[in-house]
Amino acid sequence: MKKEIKKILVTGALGQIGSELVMELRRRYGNNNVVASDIRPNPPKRIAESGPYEVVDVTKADNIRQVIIKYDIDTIFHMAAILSGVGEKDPQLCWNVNMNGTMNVLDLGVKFELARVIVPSSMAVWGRGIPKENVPQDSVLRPTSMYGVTKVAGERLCDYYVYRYGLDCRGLRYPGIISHETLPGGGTTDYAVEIFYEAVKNKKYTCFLKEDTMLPMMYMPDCIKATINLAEADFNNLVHHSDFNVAAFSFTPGQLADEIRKFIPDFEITYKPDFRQAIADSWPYSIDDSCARREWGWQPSFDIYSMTKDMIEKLTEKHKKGLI
Ligand code: NAD
Ligand code: AKB
Repeated sequence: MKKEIKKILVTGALGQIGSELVMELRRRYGNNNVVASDIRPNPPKRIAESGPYEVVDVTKADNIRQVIIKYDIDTIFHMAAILSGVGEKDPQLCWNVNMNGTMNVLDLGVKFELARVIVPSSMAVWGRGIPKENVPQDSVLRPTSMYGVTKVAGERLCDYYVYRYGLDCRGLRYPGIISHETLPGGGTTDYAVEIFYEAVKNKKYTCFLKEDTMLPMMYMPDCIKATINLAEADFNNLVHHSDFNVAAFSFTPGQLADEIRKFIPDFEITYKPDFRQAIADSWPYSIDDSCARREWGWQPSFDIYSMTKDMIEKLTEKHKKGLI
């Protein structure tokens, strides 16, 4: 079994998280040692020009196998997925990509004796019967969305591969991720990104969740730090493997609007809840991440104020250049 991370494949690399993870991994491991891949054929310039790019459909095991062989891959960050909003509109697609894609990655991980496979999970694993405040690491998992069902099954599958085959598979339950580089791919927490684009461009936003919907969130630099820190942690220190709770801060749309008004005083928000409200209502208000802190030293750097300030500064710069 290989042990060191040297040659990395990132699936779903054009997505909200993958697109930033690739660039940070290239900075750390070298441009040519990180192969970006996605089902979409046209990567943006910064990904295409900074290192290798391959079209890979994760539901086709042979697509992944060929890239592993071509680049002698030893580690996969498996970011390809269908998120909660899109998943509720097309549950079969969500199951196919999230379950069969993950199964293909895990099987190939065993076959090629990979050093590491990283498979993100989500706070979508939770549903009915949880304590909404500080939901603990080990709690009942009864999701109400197809996306959540695939995330629970994915966590169980990854742990099965750890115990059954000795594959070093790791994963973490991200909260909603906020970023300014790539737009989110169709989730329930997307409002917390869209609101910033609209605040900077038009000073107003219509939110698809209710004003008082409290959800856990995290800024992208912390998401990337958590993902890489977990991947690089000593396996012997890990009690958990595929389901680490990680948290940063929580807020409601109303509270986020107040925070944005500290920088854009005349920002206006209205509320028009849609089908995503039911998904949001099934998720916790906040998360207890003490196991991640204890087992691999997790610690977030951004709070709601520093995240909001940075988002507005970065998007204002882009807006001035006509990029958004
Ligand atoms: P995203 O929707 O932005 O990106 C997913 C990428 O997967 C897209 O670029 C898409 O083209 C690609 N993809 C879809 N089907 C594919 C297929 N068959 N083969 C290959 N690629 C395919 O998602 P993201 O936000 O970057 O999420 C990455 C991971 O993090 C996912 O596992 C997601 O469940 C998890 N996660 C994300 C968040 C968040 O707020 N962004 C929160 C919790 C968990
Ligand atoms: C979504 O809203 O679907 C994602 C997630 C929390 O998993 N952002």
